[in-house]
Amino acid sequence: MHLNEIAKLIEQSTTIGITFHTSPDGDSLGSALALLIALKNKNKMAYIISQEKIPENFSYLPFSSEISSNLQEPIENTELVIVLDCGNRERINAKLNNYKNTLINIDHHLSNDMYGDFNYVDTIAAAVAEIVYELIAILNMEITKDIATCLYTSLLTDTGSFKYSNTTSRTHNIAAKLIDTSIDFTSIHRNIYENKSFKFLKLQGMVLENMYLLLDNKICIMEIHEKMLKDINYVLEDSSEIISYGLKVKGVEIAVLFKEVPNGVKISFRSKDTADVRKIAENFSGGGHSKASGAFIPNVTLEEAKNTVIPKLKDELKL
Ligand SMILES: [Mn+2]
Repeated sequence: MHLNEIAKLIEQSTTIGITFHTSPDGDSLGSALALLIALKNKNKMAYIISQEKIPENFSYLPFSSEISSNLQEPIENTELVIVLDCGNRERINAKLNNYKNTLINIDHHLSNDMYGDFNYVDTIAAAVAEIVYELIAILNMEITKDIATCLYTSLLTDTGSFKYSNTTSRTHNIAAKLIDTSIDFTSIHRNIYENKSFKFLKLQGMVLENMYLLLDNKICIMEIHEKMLKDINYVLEDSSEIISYGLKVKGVEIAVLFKEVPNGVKISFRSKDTADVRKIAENFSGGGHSKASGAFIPNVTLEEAKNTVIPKLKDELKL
């Protein structure tokens, strides 16, 4: 499927729903709002479908109030639902059981199930924002300052401020174009990276205090127990920053974060160089990228989850 054909479908439709993966991150939110604004500017009846509200720290994004969880399924007469940044049907942040019209899947994850009626998966794109940028260009719509603020947020968050290996010259070229609209990139950066709650830093302290190394010091294990969160009366929305500390350790190749949740254990994986953590996550019906992935094991304790996961890590590192 070429992006031109998706643009054509958009041109031919009036009522268009936009959604993304559950626990939406900066790329999902930024890409969705950028596309929303562009379609509104094109006089489309465009709206966001989401079962979750936008996380507080992304409330600076233009039109952020449209990610409200008010609309959890497509409204009547919706002709297109566009799913952004989501590798499989189960993770879609919308109830689609009663939806019969066209579903478009636009993504950059290597493990994408091609669940749409039309699929556009560009695994070279560092963020879905790169694809949305191109799509907006094909639709002949201007990249306004609002759109640029959203897309820049996506690029920044999915590349770890342009430092992960997924960053390409295209990423930088698009970022340059976005900066040309005179966005306030310093304040975007501050909103994302220097806007942590005191409790979040306290939690980080607890996790760092208890982390340990395994398998020749190549693996860093981190744990978040329900009790830790309860003790400081805190709800953790995004643990990606915490796990990144595991990779800062000299010699560590894989960082793994186990998080206790009421019905099981969530596991996040990060890899520094060659290890493919997507393969590891896939053992547990998870997915993601080769350097960042996640999985969920239902109905186990944290100890049991570790006992199942650690042997797979050993295999991946060929130890
Ligand atoms: Mn993404």
